[in-house]
Amino acid sequence: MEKIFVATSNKGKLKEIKEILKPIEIISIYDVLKNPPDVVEDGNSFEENAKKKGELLSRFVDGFVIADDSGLVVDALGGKPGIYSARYAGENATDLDNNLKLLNDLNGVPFEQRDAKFVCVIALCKSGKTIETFYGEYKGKIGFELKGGNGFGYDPLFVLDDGRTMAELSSDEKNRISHRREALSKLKKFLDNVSKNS
Ligand code: ITT
Repeated sequence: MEKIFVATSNKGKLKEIKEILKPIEIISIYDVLKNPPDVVEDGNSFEENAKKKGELLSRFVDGFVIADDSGLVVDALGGKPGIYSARYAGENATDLDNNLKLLNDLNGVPFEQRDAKFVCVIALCKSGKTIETFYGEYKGKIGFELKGGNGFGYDPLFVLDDGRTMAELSSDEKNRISHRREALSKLKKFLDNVSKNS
């Protein structure tokens, strides 16, 4: 596998996908499509949304396309923000807006009850069809303040077992353990088998 298109407009995701899938050449589909269609993420699960993005955008290029649908699942909030992670604080919410809303919604909840996990589903698609999906997750807790300047999204609030937040890890450290790494490792194995058998 020499090159794969990635159907994401999220720069944080794109950077991590590139680093994790090295040496495969990763091309953002939004760099090659002049008028990309709008993807409406109205599925009921990470998997449905990943497939939807990948299937729609893979109709416009020749080759494999991967789409990543991911988010944060917080137990004390009944699984929210979940599939709505990107727009938790509103349609055009920034990462900071979302983090502040999360802190607010967890106001008064003690640390023992702040369990959370990051989830990532990668859909591998071609010519409008999903070939396979791959799942990854990473468990932690939601802290009481934003800490760290690396990563993106909810990383500054996501506390690991060692007390650091995901945003306090170097990109190499995050990419060795993350939900995205788990899903992409499964994808890599799958692609290796495909190329061995073709
Ligand atoms: P695309 O659909 O274009 O890929 P998006 O940002 O809208 O970009 P999602 O719908 O999958 O993507 O939403 C993912 C959100 O979940 C993202 O905006 C972050 O807020 C959060 N998220 C996902 N992975 C994360 C990670 O590794 N660290 C922190 N937050 C993450």
